[in-house]
Amino acid sequence: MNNRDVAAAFDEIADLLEFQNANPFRVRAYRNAARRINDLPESLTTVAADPNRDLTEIEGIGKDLAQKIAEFLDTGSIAMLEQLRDEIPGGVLAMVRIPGLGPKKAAALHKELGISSLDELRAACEANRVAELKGFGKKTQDKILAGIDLAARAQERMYWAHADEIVQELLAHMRKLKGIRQMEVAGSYRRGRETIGDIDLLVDAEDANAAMDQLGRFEELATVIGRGDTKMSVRLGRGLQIDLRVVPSKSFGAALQYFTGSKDHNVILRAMAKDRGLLVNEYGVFRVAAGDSPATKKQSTKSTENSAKTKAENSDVAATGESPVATAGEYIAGRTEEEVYAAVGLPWFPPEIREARQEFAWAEAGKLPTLIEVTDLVGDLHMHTTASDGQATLRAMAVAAIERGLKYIAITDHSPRVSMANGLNPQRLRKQWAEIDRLNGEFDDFTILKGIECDILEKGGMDLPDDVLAEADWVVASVHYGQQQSREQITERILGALENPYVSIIAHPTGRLISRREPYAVDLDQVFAAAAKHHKFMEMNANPARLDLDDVAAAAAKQLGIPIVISSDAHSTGGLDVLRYGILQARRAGLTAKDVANTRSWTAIKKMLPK
Ligand code: DGT
Ligand code: CA
Ligand code: CA
Ligand code: ZN
Repeated sequence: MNNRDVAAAFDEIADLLEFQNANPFRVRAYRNAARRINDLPESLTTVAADPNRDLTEIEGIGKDLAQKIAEFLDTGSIAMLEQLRDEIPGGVLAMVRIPGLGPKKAAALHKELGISSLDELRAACEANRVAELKGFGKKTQDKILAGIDLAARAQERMYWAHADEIVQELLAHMRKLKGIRQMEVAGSYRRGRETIGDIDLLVDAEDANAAMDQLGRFEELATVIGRGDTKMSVRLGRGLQIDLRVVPSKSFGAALQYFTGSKDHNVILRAMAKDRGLLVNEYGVFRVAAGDSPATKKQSTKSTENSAKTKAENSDVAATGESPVATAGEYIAGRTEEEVYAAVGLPWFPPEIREARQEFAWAEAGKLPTLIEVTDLVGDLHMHTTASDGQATLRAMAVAAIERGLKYIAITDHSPRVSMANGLNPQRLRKQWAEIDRLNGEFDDFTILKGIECDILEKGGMDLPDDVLAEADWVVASVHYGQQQSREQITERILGALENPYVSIIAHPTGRLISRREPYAVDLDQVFAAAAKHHKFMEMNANPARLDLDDVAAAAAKQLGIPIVISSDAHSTGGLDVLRYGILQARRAGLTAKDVANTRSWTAIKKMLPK
């Protein structure tokens, strides 16, 4: 049981209460608690187990919530949540998660049309029955239909950050077993994809049965989907599936390479191997037995892609078998990934770039980028404090940043338009800046920059006057309202911000929330062109739900020479730790330390700002 599980339970309670039209303050209490718990730097289990401490020490956790946490930690469930679940059909709640479908509309659909699952909802939309309902209409129906797919996908894939928590627990659990020589999580997790479909665990161990038994003991609520001699699949109570494969040392590198993927990367690798008379599969690299005439080899060059695909599919069939079958030739490599790639005349590729994008071209040119690492970051240029909607004071944020080895931070609270977040007017902002001046006097070798996250207004233009923005060290411009505007409108607004001489950067440029909210219709090509022209920066927001820019867009920005800033957008001290998720995404974009501005000193960044 970890913090995220407790937070998820509280979020679900909030959803269910909201659905029942419960007191909004009560709903908010559960939501806030969920968010606080998610951001908490220490485990609730640890706090609960300490006789000298009390869960109510945690901000936002009163007596009642503390009791519920204790109940959850003790029994694995909360009676009140179970009761709520009984009262409200599961499918109805799934409907609430669809963008644009609040509790009221979901309740109406349930009451009027008897809908209680996403499938039934889809059918009703397709039969045009939703459009005819009072308060809905054709437009809403279309939106719901689009939203169903999004909601369905969200249930299937997990944020990398969440999967990582489970992976760390899993590895710790597996390490308790003696006789594991090597162990690695492969697949999309290792490639650092923003969402993870399932976990591919690879183990090099003497005793495959012992390893599978140990996996079987990982979680009480797990169900075993299948088990063979060397492979096993389980589905965790938390929804995630784990595929375990046990392989011999001789094949560990080959299996790691194979199961890390991506599939498309592997297809190209195998085609290249084939041209050299080699066969690469999950057991190793093999020299193809003589008799495979050079004539067939020649022929195959033309249709490399296709024949490689066929081979890939064939070897997948082999992979589902239990013993090394595809050993049609002499084994020449397989212990390490380096060895596998070297056998095909290739360098080792960092997993994040194995997506069949540019990596093979880079390798051929001898120009694999040295990807950025989290330790390269020396500053963080987007965060909030208690002055707007953050949970920690200015001083606490500074101290937390220093503890994490950063040399500078920009405090970028919200502007007045974001009234819900208590956005700062010029007067409050200047007061904060005076406090920053005072605080900077206290620190050696650390600088707090005077910043602002200034909203780009719906009608265009910035939410604060130019004379105020001119006084800031760093101006983050972002869109929070009017996200439904047309492509022209929303692009025009952002272009306007880029033309403002005091704007430094566009935050979360597409506004997407992974699996939850589509990006706004912004034309990024135009935005990038303007950013390059006006010497502006682009943010890669490191929040695991945002990761915005994404990998593909960030690579495009790099092409144009636009400096990228990886930012935490922290709303608490713990929020500063998300930078590493941004780093993963940046690596997937092929970014080096040079491409990312906050690997440099503040003095260096200042010189890059528009004059
Ligand atoms: P996911 O789990 O959907 O987030 O994505 P992956 O990339 O982890 O995919 P997964 O778990 O289906 O398989 C892990 C790796 O194993 C994949 O990246 C490459 C390899 N693999 C799996 N299925 C196939 C296949 O049908 N053909 C080939 N060539 N490779 C496969
Ligand atoms: Ca996977
Ligand atoms: Ca898998
Ligand atoms: Zn922000």
